[in-house]
Amino acid sequence: MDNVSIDSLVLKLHDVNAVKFGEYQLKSGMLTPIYIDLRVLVSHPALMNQVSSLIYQRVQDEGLQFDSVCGVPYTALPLATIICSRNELPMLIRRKEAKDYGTKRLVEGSFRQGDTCLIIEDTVTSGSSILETAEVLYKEGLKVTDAIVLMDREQGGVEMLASRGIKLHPIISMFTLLNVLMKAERIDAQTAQSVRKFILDNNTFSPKEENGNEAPATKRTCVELSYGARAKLQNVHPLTSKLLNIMEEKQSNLCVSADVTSSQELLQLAESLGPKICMLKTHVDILKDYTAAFSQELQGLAEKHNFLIFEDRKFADIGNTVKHQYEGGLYRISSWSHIVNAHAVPGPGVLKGLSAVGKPLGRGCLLIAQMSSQGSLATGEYTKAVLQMAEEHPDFVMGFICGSKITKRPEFLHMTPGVQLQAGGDPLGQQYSTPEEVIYNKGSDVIIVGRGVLEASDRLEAAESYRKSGWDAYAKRVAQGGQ
Ligand code: 5BU
Repeated sequence: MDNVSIDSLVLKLHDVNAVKFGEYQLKSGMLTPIYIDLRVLVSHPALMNQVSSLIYQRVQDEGLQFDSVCGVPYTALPLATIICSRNELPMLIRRKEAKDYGTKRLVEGSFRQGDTCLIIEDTVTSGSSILETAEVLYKEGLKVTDAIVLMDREQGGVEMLASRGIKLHPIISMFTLLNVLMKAERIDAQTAQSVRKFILDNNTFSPKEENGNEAPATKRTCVELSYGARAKLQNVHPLTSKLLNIMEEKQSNLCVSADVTSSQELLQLAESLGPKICMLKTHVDILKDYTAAFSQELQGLAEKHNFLIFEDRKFADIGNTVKHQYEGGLYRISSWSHIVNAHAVPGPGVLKGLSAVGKPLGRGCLLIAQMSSQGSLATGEYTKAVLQMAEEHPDFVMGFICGSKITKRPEFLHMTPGVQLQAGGDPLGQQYSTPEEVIYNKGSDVIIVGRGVLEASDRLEAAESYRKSGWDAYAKRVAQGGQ
């Protein structure tokens, strides 16, 4: 689905007051700074058609298989009707009148036992309305595997429904909506930020323990999706999706930091460690013999062994300068490095400059939210401001360099340097944590290891030890996190 149609739809929804900012009460009693009221759609037939087309396009994009379609009453009912009528799909109607359960059919329409029904909904907060409809369908002997929602408030509905075996496919999610409205100057950055904060602070999903009790808070706040599941999220940067798929496929969350000074040695490293890693990090300016041919060979090895290249350039200047530094000079970094990183210190201009070069090439950027070195100033409020900057530029920022997970949003990656099998440090202020600490306790996604591998007598064997301990820590985290 292209962004243009999503953006134009968001603006039209705002035009017709289907998206409102202020203080509103949700069905659950919760007060919210943003209200989505899609009931008004029926008064705007062109918009109804546009929404229905987008929903049906999604059905096709996902290749969903089903025997009939059921809209959650009432708002989604006319949407389901248009979709079914236009595409000649059988529809079912779920009755809502609870009092008549004993006497009336709960589901109208023809179906066979074991048929699969696709649910369509207008807005999801917790997912309970979809579940309620699914439960009525289950009682009639129907199956529900997928549901499509126009607007996902991103407050735990996807996770809750996944825990009950239903895959939810959102067309528009809250963070996308905020970014589109902000870009179009319909809302200011402060409003967007207060809504984001509300959404993150008010996740409704509490996975149940096996004994039926609520999971402890640590688990509740951190519902774990696998790397593979995150790769498929709607909002995820294409390169993030690629990296997450590589990680899943190679069972590796290891990025080796190839801090060597000869191109030949670097290429040898890439060739021998390639199968073990998801990403290779470079400091191209420490090479004594850089040539354009070297960067071409490196790209070839990245393709051959299926890893991404991350030039740890740490851009930190005004937009106009970083643009030149990224694109030009001796190294022409943007031409070969999939990912670069940047300090947030200059403000959003640094991202504007970098993305002007990188976005057309499909590149991505990590923001440095924390550093592994002793006494780093990138802490507290600074780290929070970095997160906010990332949230405002999800089309270029893939995630963070950080010591621990700084956001629950699964589309952002957390990558952590300062990793060795034994905790400790070096004489110049580097501080090390173990892969287990970084991935399992701190919730990061990728371990970045330099000397832990480079100084080992057998680099391949060392890389395998890091790959295994990083992967084991991830597997343990996901196993305990509910998904
Ligand atoms: P080491 O040999 O594993 O200590 O190397 C760590 C690498 O990660 C090295 O290239 C650093 O430049 C890089 N790094 C880091 O150590 N800490 C940070 O906060 C950032 C990058 Br950002």
